[in-house]
Formats: sequence, C-alpha cells, structure tokens
Amino acid sequence: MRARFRRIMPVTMSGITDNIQCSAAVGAALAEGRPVLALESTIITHGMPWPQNLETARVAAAAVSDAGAVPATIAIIDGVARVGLTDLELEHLARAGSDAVKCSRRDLAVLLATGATAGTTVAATMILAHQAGIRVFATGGIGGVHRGADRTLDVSADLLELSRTPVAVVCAGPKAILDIGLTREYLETQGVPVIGYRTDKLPAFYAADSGYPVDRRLDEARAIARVIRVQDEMGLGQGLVVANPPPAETSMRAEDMRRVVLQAVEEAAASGVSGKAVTPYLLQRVEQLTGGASLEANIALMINNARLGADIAVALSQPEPTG
Ligand code: PSU
Ligand code: MN
Repeated sequence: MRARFRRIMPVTMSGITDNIQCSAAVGAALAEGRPVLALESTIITHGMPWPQNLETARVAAAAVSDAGAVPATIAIIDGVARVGLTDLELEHLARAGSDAVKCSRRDLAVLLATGATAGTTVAATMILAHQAGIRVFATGGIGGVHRGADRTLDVSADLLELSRTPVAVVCAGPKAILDIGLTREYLETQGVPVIGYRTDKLPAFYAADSGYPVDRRLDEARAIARVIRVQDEMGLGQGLVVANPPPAETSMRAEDMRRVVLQAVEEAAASGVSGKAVTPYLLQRVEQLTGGASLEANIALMINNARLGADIAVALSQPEPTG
C-alpha cells in the first residue's frame, strides 16, 4: 500500500516531508500542472452518518473527475497526512466515523506524532492542501462564530485559517447553527473576501439566503479563478470564501431551520457540550429534528460544491485569455 504513495516537498518548506504524502494520481497531476481539487474529511468522519458519508464522498469525488479535475480527499491515516485517498481508505475512514479523531490546526502535530487516524476540518485541510500545492478546496459548510460566542469564545479555527492560508474554499456558506452576522464581521476583520457564486445573498448552508449579503457576486468560475490569481500576484496570503447556494430542490426554509437550530443550540448548552464536540453535536441534532431532511440537503450541496470547485480549479489551470 505504502509503495503506491510518494513523498512530496511541501511548498512551505516547513520540513515535514515525512509526515505528508500524496497519492500517485494527485502527485502526478500536481507535477504536470493539471487541476486538483482538495476535499475535506471531517464531513466524512463527524459530519454525516454511515453509510451516507461514504456514498457522498464517492459521488463528490466522481463529480470532480467528471468536471476534469483530480479529487484529493485529505485525511490523516495512521499518523501520515494523506493527500488523495484510495477507495478502500475512504471506506475505512467512513466506517470509523467518530471513532476517528477530528483534526483541526491545533491537533495536527499531535496526531501526526502519535500515529492517529483522523478526519481533517476545513482549517487542517487548508493547511495540508497548501503544503501540497493545491489552491482550491470544496466542502459543505465552513465553521464560524458560534451563537453565544460572546460568552463561550467559540470561534472556529476555520476562520483564522482563512485569514492566513491562501486556499479558496467553496462552500454553501456558514452553517445555520452559527451566528452568521458575527462570522461575516470576523471574516471582514481578517481580510477574507466572501464571493457569491451567481448570488448576491450569503447562503446559510441549508437555506439559500441567510439575510446577509456577500461582498461581491461573480457568475463564472473563470472570474473567481482571476481573483485567486490576483491574490497570489499581490502576495496577500489570505484564503477566499466562495459561497455557492444549495440546490433549490433540497434547500430548506430559513424560518423552519431557525427553530430547529435554536432548539439544538439550547440542548447543547444544557448538556454541557463544548469545544470541538459542539459542531458535530449540532449537526447530528439538527439532522434528527428535521427527520433527515438536513442530511439530504447536506449531501446535495456537498456534491454541488465539488462540481463548482472543480470548475474553478480547471479555470485556474488554464492560461488567461489575452486581449
Ligand atoms: N460542515 C458540515 N459538516 C461538517 C463540518 C462542516 O456540513 O462536519 C465540519 C468541517 O470540517 C468544519 C468543522 O471545518 O465542521 C468545523 O468545526 P469547528 O466548529 O469545531 O471548528
Ligand atoms: Mn469550536
């Protein structure tokens, strides 16, 4: 198994070559300048139940291939950060579910040093994608500022990562379980642009409109690729949020979601859930309270985001039209 993977030289030169490996397919694509799209794995281990987690991961990867990019699912397997998984490894991770660890920036070194198996969050996936030389990444929803953060200080490390790691993250906006107004404020302070794909409204994951605007609407993958290029030319160092509204067929009414989310947040507080357990708890509780409708929406938007992410990666790999 190991022989099929080769070590890569991280672009950051941080000297962790022994800890991160690319699959042959991803390594070859990167070496040849072909488009690659990173995909995260906490959504597999902690975000969705078995077997929908495996099914969604497979369909998302296939959608990326169909769009002409190479899918690179990122996770930690037996203490090695892996960029690009085999189907067998994907299944192993999906079966492990929340028996695997949830790895964000804080956890990365400890988990690699101790030989763990883990799903990587948006923050950890961004770090590993960047070190592998991948510029575009798709997920379901990003973490953000939690409701009640003025007391709990619960702000996802995803937001800080977006401020310091130049990877574009295609998502359906911050989850409705979060304080979306505060999440926008935080991104603004940290200098992270929020682009709406074919929308002026910031989506709230399950719903197409959070009631807040995006910073700028762009209607073509090519136009988004251009922003990424200019970010690099300017050496700004920030990531980018590309907010892609959930498919209309499965999106949910904002009003219905609000009620469900408030109940879930109250229950989490009452049962003393804190730290990294908060997001998985809320996702699971919302899924129960909506009778699985939120799961269906989650699956559809993940695949939708993978497709757009692949289109952006493809556009970025093509020379800019001149004239
Ligand atoms: N969105 C989902 N499911 C998830 C997550 C987001 O639909 O499981 C995960 C992502 O991996 C995200 C993480 O990075 O939740 C945020 O966790 P926290 O709030 O603890 O930073
Ligand atoms: Mn948190």
